Amino acid sequence: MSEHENVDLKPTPGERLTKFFKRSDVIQSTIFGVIVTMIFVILGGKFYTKWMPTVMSTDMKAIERLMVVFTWIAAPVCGVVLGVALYTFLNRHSGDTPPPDGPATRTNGPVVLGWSVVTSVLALVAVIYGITELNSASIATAKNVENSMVVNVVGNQWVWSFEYPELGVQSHELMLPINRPVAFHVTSVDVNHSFWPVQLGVKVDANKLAETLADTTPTKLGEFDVKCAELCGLYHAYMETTGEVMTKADFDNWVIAQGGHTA
Ligand SMILES: [Cu+2]
Repeated sequence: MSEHENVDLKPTPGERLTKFFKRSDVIQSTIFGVIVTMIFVILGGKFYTKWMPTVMSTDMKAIERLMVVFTWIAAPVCGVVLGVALYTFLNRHSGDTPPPDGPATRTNGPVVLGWSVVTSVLALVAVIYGITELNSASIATAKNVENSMVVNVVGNQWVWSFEYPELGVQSHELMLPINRPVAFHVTSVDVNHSFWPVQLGVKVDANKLAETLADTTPTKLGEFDVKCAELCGLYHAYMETTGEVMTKADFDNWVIAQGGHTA
């Protein structure tokens, strides 16, 4: 076999990949990308949760976990995009004469394959995780039906009303005892609203002539916000009130003060 026969051999995908990752622009972009990814992983795990509303229920805890995991999944994608953007920005051309065009790139098999596989895996993880979370929320709802306290929530331009059928109480503030599952039966007397007790991690439509169900278990004492999350007219932004998670004793006292009877 003479030597020059080997000259025309195409590089293998492995050789092309090695060559690709030896290019100085690729190395710099990768370093930027890894730094950006690490920043978002740390932000997601340590700081985002601090900037989110206080966790006051089982559902809010699950939402917080979901936000952290999804931030981690998104971090490497963000790393690739911002890594390339940073490299490009730092190596931008200055001066009057634009540089000549580089050779046309048709395709790059290893990059296309790698990118497709990685994004598919990330998307699959997100879908499976999301479905598992939804399913566990439904299982929890089914389990809570037996011993939960029912609260009928009514949206009305532009106030929320809360009725506790078992206790004979009606209120414009949402008082709840700690550690007891609560089932919200949500409806509206006029337009579509959306019942949103923020720190409880619940957000559900309030529609006329229909009842939507949501449930959670409050796990932390203190006040929380109740808002409307559906544009429902002129004073939509003011359709808010407060709620409070109380000890059982405080809740019973409140019920009696409202003229109700404790269960
Ligand atoms: Cu509303």
